[in-house]
Amino acid sequence: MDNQNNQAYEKALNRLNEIERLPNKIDNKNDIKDILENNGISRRDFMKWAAAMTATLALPSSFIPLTARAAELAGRLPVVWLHMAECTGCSESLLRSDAPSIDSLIFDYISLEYHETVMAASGWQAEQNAHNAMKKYKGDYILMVEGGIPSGQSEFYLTIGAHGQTGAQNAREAAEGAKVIFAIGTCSSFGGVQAANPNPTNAMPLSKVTKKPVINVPGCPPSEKNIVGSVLHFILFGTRPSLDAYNRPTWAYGHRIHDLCERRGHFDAGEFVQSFGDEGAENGYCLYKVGCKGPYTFNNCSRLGFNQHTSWPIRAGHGCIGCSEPNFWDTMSPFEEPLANKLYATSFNGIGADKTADTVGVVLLSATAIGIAAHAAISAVTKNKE
Ligand code: FSX
Ligand code: SF4
Ligand code: F3S
Repeated sequence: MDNQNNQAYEKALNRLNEIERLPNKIDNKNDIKDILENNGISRRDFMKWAAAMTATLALPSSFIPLTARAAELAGRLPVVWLHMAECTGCSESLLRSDAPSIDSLIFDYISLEYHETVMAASGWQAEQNAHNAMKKYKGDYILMVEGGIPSGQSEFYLTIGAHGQTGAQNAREAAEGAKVIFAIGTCSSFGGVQAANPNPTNAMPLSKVTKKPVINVPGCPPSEKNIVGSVLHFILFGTRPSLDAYNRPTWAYGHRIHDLCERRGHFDAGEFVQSFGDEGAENGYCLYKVGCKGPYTFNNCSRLGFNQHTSWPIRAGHGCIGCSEPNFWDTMSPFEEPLANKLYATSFNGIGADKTADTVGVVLLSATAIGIAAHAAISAVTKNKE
């Protein structure tokens, strides 16, 4: 391990020891070992999962035992999860698998003090639970918020519960006592579909509703790995991860979909699906010309997939729609057309509006060809040096 990793390792180890030493304030009767065992998951499987999660978090393999321990300690941290204006797809992304994944089991194990979709309580009792949890764990709880938030004059479009509180009020109140705040999903991170033009409810991202710092975990929905990874990263380090310009953790959103896409070879070779269902589609060609926004989208779907690695949008045959980018409903649509068509139609004031991805494809391909040539040259130089 280099010096930097050594320091991070020591820091994480001390923090985990500290969490373990502190009296457990949580009344969590679940035991992760039992949960895993009851679901037929062996210790070996769990350690394999910890290894994969460690790599996902861009940590060296020496952290694997720490990641496993962080998962075991996840039940000691209270989580308050609020729903704003959204489709609940973000929760579903974690909870709806026919065979529960280790990620969803960890999520079960986390002490969800309040989560409208999964808690047993309803009505007054549910509201009371939320208030009790925020009071009891003030300054300690992890806040996760799903959904865009109608704001200003339009706050009342999202009115929740018996006291006529607006979503914005609830979010602000919950943010006050939170230790760390995650905006889960594109709606909460950037406004999402609610904020799409003409944004009738004046929906805002969480970061515009609270003054406290917010870590964005976008995607419509985000993958289960990015949600659980965010919690584990916080347990391991207790600090904000390195973030990009849109406050997204770089361990998850540091690469473009296009960089690691399984169809990338076809893009480089100029082999494109021209229309859905054609021979190119059967051969798994690149989806750029039928609208893929993978070249403009930062997320780790092409590396990790969804539903326990079984599939992801591009493997399923549709281009990436850019769902983890700000304002993607407006900026990336129409979803089945290449963005280049829209750029030509709008950027040059109509000049070149007749240009399509066919022309643009040539430009892209020339750029790619130059890239490949440069790469070959660099490789040759490196080889000669060896
Ligand atoms: Fe939004 Fe999440 Fe898309 Fe849906 O709630 S990010 S509409 S998948 O569910 O907030
Ligand atoms: Fe993959 Fe889309 Fe890039 Fe083609 S354009 S290689 S389908 S990400
Ligand atoms: Fe979204 Fe594109 Fe991934 S549409 S789920 S960022 S492949």
